[in-house]
This record gives sequence, structure tokens and C-alpha cells, in this order.
Amino acid sequence: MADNSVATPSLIELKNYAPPPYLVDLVDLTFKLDPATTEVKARLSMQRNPAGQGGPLRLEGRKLDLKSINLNGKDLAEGVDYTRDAEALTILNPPADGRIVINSVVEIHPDKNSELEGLYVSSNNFCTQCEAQGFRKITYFPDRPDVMARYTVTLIAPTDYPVLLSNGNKIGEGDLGDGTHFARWEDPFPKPSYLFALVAGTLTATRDSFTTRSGRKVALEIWTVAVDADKTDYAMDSLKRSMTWDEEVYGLEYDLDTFMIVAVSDFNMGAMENKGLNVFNTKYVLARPDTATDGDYQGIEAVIAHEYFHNWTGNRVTCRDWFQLSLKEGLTVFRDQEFSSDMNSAAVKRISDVRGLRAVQFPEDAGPMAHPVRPASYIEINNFYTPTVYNKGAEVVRMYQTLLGKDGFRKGMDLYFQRHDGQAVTCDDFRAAMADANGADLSQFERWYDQAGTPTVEVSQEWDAGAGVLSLTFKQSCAASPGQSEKRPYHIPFALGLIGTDGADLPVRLENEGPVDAGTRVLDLREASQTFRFTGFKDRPTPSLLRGFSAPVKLVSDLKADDLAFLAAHDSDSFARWEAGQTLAAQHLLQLAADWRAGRVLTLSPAVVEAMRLTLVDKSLDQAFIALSLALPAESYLAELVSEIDIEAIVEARNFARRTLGAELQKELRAAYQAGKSDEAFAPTADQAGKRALKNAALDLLCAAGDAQALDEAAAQYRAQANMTDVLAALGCLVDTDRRDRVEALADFEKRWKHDTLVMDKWFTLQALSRRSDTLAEVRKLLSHPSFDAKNPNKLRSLVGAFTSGNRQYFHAGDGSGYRFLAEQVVATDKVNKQLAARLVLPLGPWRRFDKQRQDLMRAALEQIKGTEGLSKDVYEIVSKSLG
Ligand code: B3K
Ligand code: ZN
Repeated sequence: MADNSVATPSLIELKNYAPPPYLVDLVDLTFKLDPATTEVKARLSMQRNPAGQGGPLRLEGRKLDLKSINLNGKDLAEGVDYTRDAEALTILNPPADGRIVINSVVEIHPDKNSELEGLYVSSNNFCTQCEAQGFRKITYFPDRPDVMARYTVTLIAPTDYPVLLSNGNKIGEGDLGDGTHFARWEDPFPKPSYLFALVAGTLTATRDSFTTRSGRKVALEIWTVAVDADKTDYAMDSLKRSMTWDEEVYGLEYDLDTFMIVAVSDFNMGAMENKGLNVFNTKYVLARPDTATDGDYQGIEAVIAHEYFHNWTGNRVTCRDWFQLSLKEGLTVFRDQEFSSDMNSAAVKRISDVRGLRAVQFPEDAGPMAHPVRPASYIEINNFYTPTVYNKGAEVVRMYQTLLGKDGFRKGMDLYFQRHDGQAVTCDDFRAAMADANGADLSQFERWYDQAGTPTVEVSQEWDAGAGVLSLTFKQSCAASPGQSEKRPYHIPFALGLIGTDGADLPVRLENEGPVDAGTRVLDLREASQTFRFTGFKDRPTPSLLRGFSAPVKLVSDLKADDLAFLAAHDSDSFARWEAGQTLAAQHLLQLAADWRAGRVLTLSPAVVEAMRLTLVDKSLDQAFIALSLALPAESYLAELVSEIDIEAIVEARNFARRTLGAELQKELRAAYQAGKSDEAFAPTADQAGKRALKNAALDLLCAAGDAQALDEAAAQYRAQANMTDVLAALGCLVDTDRRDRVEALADFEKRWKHDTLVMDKWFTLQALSRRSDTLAEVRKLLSHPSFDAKNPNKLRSLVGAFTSGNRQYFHAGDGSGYRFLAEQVVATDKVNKQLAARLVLPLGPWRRFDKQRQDLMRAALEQIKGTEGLSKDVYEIVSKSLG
């Protein structure tokens, strides 16, 4: 067990950034791999940074057993030539100029590394995770992204670790005759240490190749344990499509002769973009129709693309410091979103992404961990791989494209690569490339990087029937967030349509302007309040606001329920059309919640039912779009719309609405379910996935209404075992009930899949999300299930994480049992894997938003965690900020 404790965790601040005093040009590493004790020899060829401002020669290192260190051939002595603490080794009096060559030998212990950062063992194979600061757990090094070096790596291991991989190209291999063998790798591209990787063990490769448009033949390899080799087809296919897309859309080609992906089952996050050697969580590689859902396939496509795209946005051009993380993450998420959008239905992709943003990022932006896309400070950088940095960051990048147009955005990207290839740069450099390539003034746009919180845009209309003029007034504001009481106005691209009484788009024409075409127009909002006067109408047009979700803001408007229903039926912009229905539903759900709290009889608004009915039977609509429209706004999003969260009332109102919709739309839902049945062989296409989504959404609503026929259908759908999407959807319907099929199906699933750990994660999650009142007791029991392993991040997330972040009803039980469970789990997990533990705490963060009773219980749970001996700084940061 690791001692994580920190006496006084210090705050790292962006304003203190200074260039590295020393640079490393060449790194030569030799690993003698052994699970218990691995020896790491490092030769660093360094020099003083001519552009530096001076400072000590500091090599970060954590939990390293130092065996020897010498400088320019002279052995160094501790206390005389260098000092050392838990975080770093500092060379005293390094040579004033000339080349500095440091040779060090350290020993590390991969099999004791349960943090899954640095070099560790997963399923008897070695692998590494260095971002953000794991390289310092492998060797002494100036471990910061603005130190970019060329690496040569020799791996030596017993021959029962046949596969030896590292970054770049393999330049040698052989048997050493003593039961060990070696492989030598060279990466020609200078890279920051966080992109270093090695993998060693018994693995099987699925191979393919890709020829870039300039004719480079790239060997593609996906490495897995042997039993999983039949589940790599979709990942390989996604990889090839990503390579083609990046060439076509951005003119970006792959730059090495080999691109390798390794799937490992113990991994803290989704995947990692190490140069030429991506390491992936098995969850984002492995799929077969019987093991993976449509959602899993989409996740694989997106994450494979994301990591591949990092080769340019992240690796060739990297971050100067970790505050700039969104430079690579926001941009790369935007790129993977655009890729998935091009591969599937653009409308559905956009809606899903916005739904995700609102369910997770909006709450973060309104809570105690709120931080700007470019944070100004952190205690533990791993805590800042957040929805804000990733997903809001992607929205910020998207806004450049909305402001500059696709061509203008591409020009900006080209200039960015032209200026910065091979460099470590900042978000300002990216913004400057966008501005300079387009002759645009993007100075005010900086506020999106530096101010936290979700802005609100309030739109009000004034209709002058006599003049045929519609005036729209836009007022923007942004609530205070930790450390930022005053916010200045943002530069907001606001996409707008005006719709005539016949449902068609009208020209959005400003007063004193010549003729314009009908359709969407993007307004530039820059001030706290702005009014635009639109002209040329006979009848009052209906404004379609924030089309395509053109900015990550909360929209408040004076549109009436009738207007929303009209937009839900006619808007030509699919996002706005979906949004109108959601707004209608959200407003009504909040009313229902208030009714429930006041003890009034609940009645579902006929207007809401009717809007859903119209969507459900509209043959012109994409089926996936209909499925998304049937999904009621998430509990977490509803919670964002009120000042004090009455979670019980929200859950009750939403459950009531689901049940009632299921009953009122029974006929249409049954028809949709029947129409969606198909004998087609499973293919992970957008079309098929849309059909399944609608069919299963219909089944879900019918079952929510307790429809016995539908529940029988669900049981039959489970038994048919057509594909994992249908199996899981059916099981999801049964799991909330008391039926015997529930027990049978769960037992059957377990029997079928107990040897497939990734599939078993779904089984744990289903039970953790159940609406049955014994859920927490079941979750506790499952902690000792033979397939459960609290040290495995996927397992912990699938059971404990699913319950604490996904089951609002029972996590927020009024007796505090959910909170106490979370506190227990955090304290236990922190001893094993602090990054994982820190993520687990997050649902307690927004305690101030709840009722007094829950506030006290949540705060008590946070206090209990904070009072724990030996708490990691990861958990400390979240807990102390939450208690604020
Ligand atoms: N860059 C990695 C995330 C690393 C997280 C470190 N705690 C995966 C990605 O965003 O592509
Ligand atoms: Zn990324």
C-alpha cells in the first residue's frame, strides 16, 4: 500500500511559469524488466536553455531507488553534488556551459504499482502511463512538457515476455542467451516525456496497413491478449477511417512506419496517445456484436480517432505547460466529434454531445470545482482532466469554426502547424493562429479560456406589427465562480433563424441591409446587452435560437409553450428542433416536481405528450433523432435549472412522466417497437443503431409504465440474444422489476459472461442503476462478487461509480446511506489508486445546492474523508475545494 500523504499540498500557478532552465536533446533508456524489480538506466544529454531565465538543474523523480548517478563521467555524491527529496533530485553546481551528460540507474517495482501511473503490470504484461507526470516514477528527468527530446529505448526481458514495444521504429532485437532477449526502439520525433511508453509481455497482434496519400506504407497493429484478438475489427476499421479523414479534412498524414495500439484491462482512463504506441483501456478497443452495444461501438470509433488525431494535435504540437491542457484536449475532442459526425448522423452526434455537456460539464461549471478552460492553478494536475478542459474546450474550438467558417478555421489550423510544428505552445498561440490566418480580431475571445462558469444569454422579443420589425435583445451574464466574482462579457457566436408561420426559414435581415438568403445567421455578441432589429416580415416570425448550440451557454428566452411546440414540429435546424421539445419537457418536469413537493396530484401536460406523439410518428425523421427526443431531460440537467435541488421531487416527477408517457403513447410506442424488430445481421452502422435506439427507447417507456406485454417482450428480447445492444436494453427494462425473469436473466447473463471481465462491467452497472429500493444493499453485496475487483478502475467505476454518479435516487437517499457508502469507498480506494479515488468524490461536491438535511449529510461525508490519515493530494484537493 502506498503512502500518499502530503503535509501541505502546494498550489501550482500559471503566473509562475518560467521556461525550463535546462533542455534535454537525447534520452537513452535501458530497462531490465522484472515485475518485482526493474532496473532503469538513463542517459540524458542536456544543455542549459539559451532562452531560459536560469534556475537549478532539477530532475523530478518519485519513489525511485537511486543506485548511481554521474555527470559527464564523474560519480555524484548525495549531499555534496546533489540533494534529493520525495519529489526531485537537484544537481548542485552543474557546469556553466557545454554539454551535460547525466547517467543514472534506478530501480522501480512495477508489481507494487497499484496507482497505474508510471510502469506497472496489468494481466502479467508491463505497460506505462506517463501523462501527466508518470515519467518521474520511471526515471529522474525534467518531467515537464516543454522539454522535448529524442528517445532511444532498449527493453530487456525474460523470453516469456515475447513482445517488447516502445515508441517509434524498432531498430534492433535479439536473444541475449541468458533466458532474456531485447528490442531496441528509436523515436525520430522529439517528444515530451509524458508521451513515452513501453509495453512488454504476451500479446497477439491483429495487423493491417494503411498507405498515406504521399505513399508511406504504415503497418497497423492492435495488440491484445490472445482471447480478445477476435474483437479488434471495429477498432482497426475506425483507425483506418480516422487516418483517411485527417488527410482529407486537415491534410494531416501519419509520420512513422508503424502505428500500434495496445489494449490493457487496468487503465485509469480511456486511452493514451503515446507517440506511435497508443495504450488503450480494453473498453475502447474490444467489440463483437454479442459483447458490445451500439454505444460501445461509437465509443471505440470516437476514442480511436481521438488518440490518432493527437498525433498532430498534442504530439507534433504539444502543450507548453499543463495549464494549456485544453490546447490539445479541447481541440482533439472537437476533431473526434467532427469525425464521428461525418461518419454517422451529424444531428444525432451534436445532440448527444450537447446532452453530455449539460449533464456533466454544466454542473461542474456551477460547482466548487469550477475552473476556466485554462485553469490558473492546481494542486494535482490529474484532477484537471475534466469535462471543462475537454468538452467545454471542444466547444470553444467549435466557436472559432462558427465565427470563421470551415475554410477560415482550416486556414487557422494550417497556420498553427506551420508556425508550431515541433514546439510546445499555449492556447494564446492557437488563438493567434486563428486570428492571423483570417485577419480577425479574437482578443475578446480570450475570456472563454480565463473565466469559469456557464454564461447565460437571455433573449427577449419585441414585435412591431406596423413596421414588420422584430427586435431581439440579448443580455449575457455569468455567475460568480470560486475566485472569480466579476465576469466580463464574452464574444459569443449566436446562431439564429427566423421561422415563418408556414414553418419555413425566412431571411434573417437586419434593418438597413440589402436582401439576404433565408436561413441561419450568426450574430456576434460582445456586450452585456445588445439589440438587433430584423425587418421584412408580414407576420410575427418565431425565432429559432442558438441553432446547432453555437455557444456553450444557458439560454433563457421569452418563447411561450406554443412557440416551443411549433419549433419542435418545424425547426429546420435539428438541434434547435430537439431543443425546443426538451425545453418544453424540462419546464413541465420542474412544474411537476413542484407539484409533487406540494402534495398536488400530478398530471402530465397534454402539450408535452402531443409534442412527443408528433415526433414519434413523423416518418421524415431520423430514428435516432426520435429516440433522443423521447429521452426526457436528465436529472442532472434539471438540477442545473433550479437554485435549490429537490432531488426527490425531480426523480419522482421524471419517473412519473416516464410512466405516464409510456401509458399515453402505448399505441404509438408498440408500433415503433414492432417496426424496429429486424432479422438483419448486426452491423454497427448509424442506420441500424438508430433503429435499435428507437425500438429500445419505445420498449423502455412501455416497461416504465408497467406494461405486462412489453415486459414479456423484454424477457423474450433478452432470451433471443440477438446482439448486446438488444440484450442489455431488455435486461435494463427487467432490472427495475420484481419479476422472476429479472432474476433468471441476471443469472443467465452472469453465467454466459463471467469469463469476460469487460462484459461483466455492464452487469454490475445495470444493477447499480436499478430503481429498486434494495439497490444499495445489492451493490454492497456485489462488492464481494468473484468477478468484482476494487483495484480495477473499470470495475470500480462500473459498480461504485455507476451508483454514486448515476443513481441519483439512492445515492441521495434521505438517510445519508449513499453518502456514507461513497465516503467508505473513497477512503479505501485512495490507499490503492489516488487518481481513481479523486474522481469518486466528485458527486459530493455540489452539496450546497441541496436541501438542509442532505447538505449536512453530504458535508459530513466530505469531512470524514478529509479527516482521514494519509490522504492523497488528489483527494485532498477535491475535498477541500468542495468544503471551500
Ligand atoms: N491524454 C490522455 C489522458 C491522460 C490523463 C492523465 N491523467 C487521454 C486523452 O485525452 O486522449
Ligand atoms: Zn485527448
